[in-house]
Amino acid sequence: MTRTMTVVTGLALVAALAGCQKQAEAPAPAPSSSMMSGNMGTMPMAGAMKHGQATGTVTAIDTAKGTITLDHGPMMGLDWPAMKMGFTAKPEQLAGLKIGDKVDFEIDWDGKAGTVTKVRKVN
Ligand SMILES: [Cu+2]
Repeated sequence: MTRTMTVVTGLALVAALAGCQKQAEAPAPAPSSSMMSGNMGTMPMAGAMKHGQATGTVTAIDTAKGTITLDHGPMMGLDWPAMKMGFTAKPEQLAGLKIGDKVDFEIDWDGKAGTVTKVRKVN
């Protein structure tokens, strides 16, 4: 659908989606030894964690689910462009934040999802 728009717009959209959902750099470590001997079922391969830092504006908070959506600027450490996306966060990190707040934040990115490690309101 976006193909009917300009190429530039299409590329920007693709880049934004790639940053949020799947980074195209799939490590593919070739599980040669013992094809995944069931270590920690839920975690997607430890060691792939990356750290990012950016500033953004809070656009949604769900304290029940422990999520925050941030319209963030370029993400240092992850080479992401500006975009809006959701992250997991602890209730104590969300306490005191509200929609519209500008924040400095840091995340751990496991390749699929981001978890807020630090968030601080700025003025
Ligand atoms: Cu993002």
